[in-house]
Amino acid sequence: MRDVSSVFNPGAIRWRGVDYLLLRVQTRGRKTVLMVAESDDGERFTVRPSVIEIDGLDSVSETIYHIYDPRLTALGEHVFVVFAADVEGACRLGIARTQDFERFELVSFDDAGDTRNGVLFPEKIDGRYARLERPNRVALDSGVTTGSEIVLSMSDNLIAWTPVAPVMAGRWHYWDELIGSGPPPIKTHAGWLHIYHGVATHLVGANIYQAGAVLLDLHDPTKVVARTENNILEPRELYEHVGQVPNVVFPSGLIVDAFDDEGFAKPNATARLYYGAADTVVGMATTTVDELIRACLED
Ligand code: BMA
Repeated sequence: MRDVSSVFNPGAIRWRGVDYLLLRVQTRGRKTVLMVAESDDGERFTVRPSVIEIDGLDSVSETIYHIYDPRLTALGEHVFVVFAADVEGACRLGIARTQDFERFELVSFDDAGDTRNGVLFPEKIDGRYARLERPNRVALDSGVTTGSEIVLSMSDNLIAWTPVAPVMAGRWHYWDELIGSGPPPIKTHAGWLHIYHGVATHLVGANIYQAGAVLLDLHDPTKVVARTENNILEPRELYEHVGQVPNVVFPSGLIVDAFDDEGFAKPNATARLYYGAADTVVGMATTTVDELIRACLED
């Protein structure tokens, strides 16, 4: 890949003993492609040289300008990639799947609506696939559409998705006015642990992207059990303040290193959060599952 100017907002997953990132890679032509990086320790990654192709994506009838911000979920025998796709005047959600991070095939492409930040739950809920997404209902002066509500959608087949109910809304005047899902939720005994991004828009001259966390009811994820009052990660380092888009930490991948036999994350498990910094580089923040849960409950 030549002339790369930024690498950010990666999906992340541990799959068959390897830590993978699916990187959003941008050229100096502001073209966006996805590339795979892999690691034995979650810290030092080797980027594979080729850009990934998604079999079947060329059969979509709309012109797709960019695919970006992939979120990775292991479910059954596949890793599913939920990605955003910019088409004329809107953003769609597509789902692809892979088993080996070499070959990717398109599972579905929503060709209606305008929505972003789609994340698939790692197991079915009441026998149906579940995903969170963030409809774009707020138009910014720049022409970009965004949103302040995360909703739950369900599907029998990963193809047709029906919105079920709102899950959470932005809190105007505070850190998370506009919001969107970060990495896919992690199952814990305290609920679905979910990291999201919030944008403060009320400060003159800058939109500040931060990360917060929420616990959703295990059986009914439209119910919020607890939510951090404050952000848990905000731009503080120079590489988070300065870049293509300043003042951005954008959480997109989470690797938790220990689960029990029923798929619950162990409280003392290490959680590595991968995030885009200033839409230019990838950062990683380390914590534990228990610390994230406490941040939700204590605030
Ligand atoms: C959001 C998305 C992200 C991006 C962020 C900050 O709306 O477009 O891909 O990282 O803005 O620019």
